[in-house]
Amino acid sequence: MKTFAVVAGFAAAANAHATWQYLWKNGEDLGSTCVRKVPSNSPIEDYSSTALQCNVNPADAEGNCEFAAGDTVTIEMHQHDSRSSTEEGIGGAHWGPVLAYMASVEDAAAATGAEDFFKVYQNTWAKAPGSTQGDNDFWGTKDMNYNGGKLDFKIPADLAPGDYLLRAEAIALHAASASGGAQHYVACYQLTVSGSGSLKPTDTVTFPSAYTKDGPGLGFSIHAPLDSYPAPGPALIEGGAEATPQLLTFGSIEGAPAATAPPATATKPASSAASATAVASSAPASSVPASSTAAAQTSAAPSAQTSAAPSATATAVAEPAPSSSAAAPSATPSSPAAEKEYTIAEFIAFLEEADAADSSAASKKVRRHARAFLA
Ligand SMILES: [Cu+2]
Repeated sequence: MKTFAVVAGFAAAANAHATWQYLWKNGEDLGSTCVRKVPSNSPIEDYSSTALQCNVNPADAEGNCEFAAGDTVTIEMHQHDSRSSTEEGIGGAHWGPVLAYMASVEDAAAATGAEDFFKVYQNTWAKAPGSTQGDNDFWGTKDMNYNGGKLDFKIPADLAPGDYLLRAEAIALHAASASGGAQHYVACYQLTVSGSGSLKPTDTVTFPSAYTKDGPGLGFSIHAPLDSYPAPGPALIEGGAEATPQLLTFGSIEGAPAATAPPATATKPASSAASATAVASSAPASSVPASSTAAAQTSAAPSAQTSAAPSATATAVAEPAPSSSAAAPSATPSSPAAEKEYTIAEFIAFLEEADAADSSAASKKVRRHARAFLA
């Protein structure tokens, strides 16, 4: 019993993290055929590491996904290897921007990720009415979470044909401050783009040098009232898609997953964790109008998600509960030093709460410790 509780606690601590796993074309599910699957859902935090290119030890992709210039791409992220549309794509109040870059390459399968990338999509920040803290504002990762892990954008209509790496990135700022602490969640997809366009963007960057830990939008605290937010990385290319984030909770607009599952936290009872293993039968919208700012904004919310509820035939792989309910400590994130002794599971559950509610330096410190412990 104790052993189980500890294992469950470990899984819960990893819940917050996530990987890009799937791709869609014009509403057609291409599965994970062209993603270089990332074995660990841990973030990249080292600004000198080539892991910022396509993550750490990504698997080979099965092949390339074929797109035409102008097609709609949907990137899809999940915390686990299960395609739940009722669990947040990334948990633990990991708010921040979602970005997508492309690199023109000779052969997508042979590309390393060291190539020259241009930015084709960004969904960053918008002020929520009455919000007094950045955490409560609109963010790209909230849109992604509350759209079943999905966000979409268009490949520029005049992009020159050829092979490309598509680099999807979510940046979590919950632990960031002016001196650094952002978490990067990155994966590369292999694309072959057809068309007759001639666009070869020259406004390119390479990774990891495109970012620094205290650079724009990275060395940045969201635990304060915000008036603006500078997007990390280079400017969008002309014809790129700028989406304005618009979701604050599950199910707040049509098409977002139903509010059947709360954000994954350590306080969630075991039963709802098991039922959160759903087979996502939802599909993103296939009819997105031609590229314009308005179109990009609309396309951030796939609107044809017909079934957010767990399928009756879904394999009920019982994901370990985010902590045994009996053992859950009642300590709040602001009072980590309680007198009683905790088990490891209880402690990790506490860290999860701190992760979700994080705003104090003390909780950041303990969470960092937990990450090192888990690695
Ligand atoms: Cu994290």
